[in-house]
Amino acid sequence: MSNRDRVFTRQQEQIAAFAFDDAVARVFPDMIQRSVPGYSMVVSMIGLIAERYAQSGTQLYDLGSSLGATAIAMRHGIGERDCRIVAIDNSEAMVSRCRQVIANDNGLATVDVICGDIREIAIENASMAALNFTLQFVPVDDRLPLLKKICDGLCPGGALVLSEKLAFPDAHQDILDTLYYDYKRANGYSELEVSQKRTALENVLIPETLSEHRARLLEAGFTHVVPWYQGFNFCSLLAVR
Ligand code: GEK
Repeated sequence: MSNRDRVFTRQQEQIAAFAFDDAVARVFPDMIQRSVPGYSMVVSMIGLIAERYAQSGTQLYDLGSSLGATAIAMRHGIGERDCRIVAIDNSEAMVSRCRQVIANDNGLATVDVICGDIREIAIENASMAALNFTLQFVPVDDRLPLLKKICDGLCPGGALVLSEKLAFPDAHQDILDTLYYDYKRANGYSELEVSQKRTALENVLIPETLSEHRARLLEAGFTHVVPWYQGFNFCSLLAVR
């Protein structure tokens, strides 16, 4: 059972920038489940996408793995295929918990959990990579070089799943924001929690529009960019090399 997310329950004098620290890692499954519409469905579909795209003798990358939910979905999707999965996150609190989660999982493929920055690791001989709600935390100027590196590290026909919170250029922003805050309230978050978390995430989570993501993925070298999920202002794209 996951611990209940109470990180923003109490009124804070000064709201510090959001960080993936121990307090967040402790409650992360509950936090992401109640904060990202469709999160569980997206993770389980990544398992299905892995089943289709993973090639034996290659590597699969879970970039910004948190507690390893996506790595585990890929691990079960590929079954007995001879693949190595690399799960990487730069939060030590996440990585140490992720190692326990992976150790308790009964999937077959090797999963190496690495504490490091996804902008700095090599991506090699990959048939699949996932940036499941991670790119939004990477500084905007670093996004294109990262996507180029991923595309270059994928074998032909390899795929990247990119899931993100979106920004909208028009009135859709207000409509979807309103529905999104309804979603958070319906999941038990108070007005105070919603507003304090929103402040903490300013300048930390930087959403972009679907056209910005599409243009950047094509510039990075991907051949096809296929949006396959949207739940209010959250989406997931499949980019095929
Ligand atoms: C899931 N994918 O459950 N290098 C490495 N990790 C990073 C970096 C970076 N530069 N920037 C952020 N992170 C997961 C959920 S959460 C999404 C991903 C969310 C890590 C950060 O430490 C955090 O664990 C993760 O990216 C983002 O499918 O909380 O909305």
